[in-house]
Amino acid sequence: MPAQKASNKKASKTSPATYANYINGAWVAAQNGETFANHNPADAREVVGYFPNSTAEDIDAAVAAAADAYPRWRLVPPPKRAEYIFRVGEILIRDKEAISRDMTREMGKVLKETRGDTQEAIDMAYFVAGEGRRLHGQTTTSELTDKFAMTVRDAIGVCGLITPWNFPIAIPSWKILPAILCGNTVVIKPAEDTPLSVYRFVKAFEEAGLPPGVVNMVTGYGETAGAPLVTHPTIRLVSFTGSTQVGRIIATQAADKGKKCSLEMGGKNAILVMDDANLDLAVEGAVWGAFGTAGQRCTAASRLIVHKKVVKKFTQMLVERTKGLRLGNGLDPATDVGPVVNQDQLERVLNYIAIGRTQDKAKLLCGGERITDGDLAHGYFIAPTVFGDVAPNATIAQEEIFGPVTAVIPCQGFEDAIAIANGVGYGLSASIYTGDVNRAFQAMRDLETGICYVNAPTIGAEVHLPFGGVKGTGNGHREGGLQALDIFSEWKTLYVDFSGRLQKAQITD
Ligand code: UN1
Repeated sequence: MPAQKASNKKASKTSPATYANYINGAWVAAQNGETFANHNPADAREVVGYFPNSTAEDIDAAVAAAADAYPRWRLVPPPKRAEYIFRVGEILIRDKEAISRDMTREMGKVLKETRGDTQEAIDMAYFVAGEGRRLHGQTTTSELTDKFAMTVRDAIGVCGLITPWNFPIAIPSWKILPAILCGNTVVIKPAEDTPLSVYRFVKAFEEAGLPPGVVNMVTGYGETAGAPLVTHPTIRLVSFTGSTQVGRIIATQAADKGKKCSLEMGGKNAILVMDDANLDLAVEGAVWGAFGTAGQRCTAASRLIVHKKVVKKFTQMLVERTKGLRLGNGLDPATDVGPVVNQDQLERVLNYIAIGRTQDKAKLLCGGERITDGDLAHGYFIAPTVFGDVAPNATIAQEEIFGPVTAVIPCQGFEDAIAIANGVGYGLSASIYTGDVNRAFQAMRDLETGICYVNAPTIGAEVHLPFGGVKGTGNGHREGGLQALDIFSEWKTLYVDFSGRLQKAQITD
């Protein structure tokens, strides 16, 4: 959201609070004194809060605090670091409902999904904290007598974390928790649409008694607060989740400065529906995969590749189910689909719908427009949209839309479905609905994605398994699972020679 919205206070119902950055264990305003307004996308007249419009000088202060805390924190034994993380998990459990309600207010997705988002951070806290008593390395043999060899995980230093608005607390938990468990200190710059969720998360670290400077939060916009974090000379590692376009810029800057960089970017995920699929199950999965979080997931099912023998029936069933979805404020228990996050996103999605209708010449089967009935007039609501008969190379079948829009792409059979699924520049998640175990295994082998589901939609990742993708989606890292530890630590190899004489590896004479 643009900074000038800070002045748009006219219709706010309650007096919104002004929040601060968290630097070195203290809550401080941006040094320029500026704030920006965080609006409710279900009713943009409501200001959820005002947050520091931070710049490079705030980033400098936060990085300095993190750098100061680092030498002490890296020497805290990992099981002790984990105790803080366990406590954070307990605080999130206690505050789950309040956090989730705030999250719905600031980003729009329905309450049952924001509860899931908070739960994912809780799951992550328990999973990561458990690793405090493992953090396994390897012991191995040596080619020399009286010599011992092993590996340990080493901390990296100060990490810069830039997180998106679609999973406002889950994705920050994927980054902050393994980072600090491994002995790093962090500065997080949350998306400008969802600073309140990260504020609440950071409050939990404060309440858990985490030493000052280990976790720091600076709010603001990408260009003014995110960019100086990425390029700051003290930052050793940048972890970013967001668009492929921004991710590429960050990767280039990080490479130029010799920083470690983990990226989680776009997706164009497909559900493959074979002629032997349980169609009821496939339709249910497609609706949840395409329209959950109003389609604003990296893992959203934005392509439905359906066998020609069942495409007619599947499409009819899908359109009927989609038309029945109730659009509304995510706090209303009757709502199935909330708004998109802001005006820019609204325009972007409507633009893709226009491209689908005109340039792509796809059949618009339902939705396709902004809804402004009654209370919805003040929010960013788009009717869940299904396009039929979409060509695999159509723009709406190739580019990430990040909204409640999905494309049914008919296919000739299994091989064709795999070729279409792989014919995009992304590779995050895919799924296949089939009753044929051979097909299921062939699909798991041949789909070019980091995550693959069988008889389940493209979403539903669990924290103890690696999350990430291939091709344009990522740069070879995985969040979640033990693999997250590989992002936030470096391997150190240790040799101990207890022979009492000079021994030379590889040298035989
Ligand atoms: C995302 O798609 O942006 O897979 C993250 C899921 C979630 C995480 C999704 N646990 O459903």
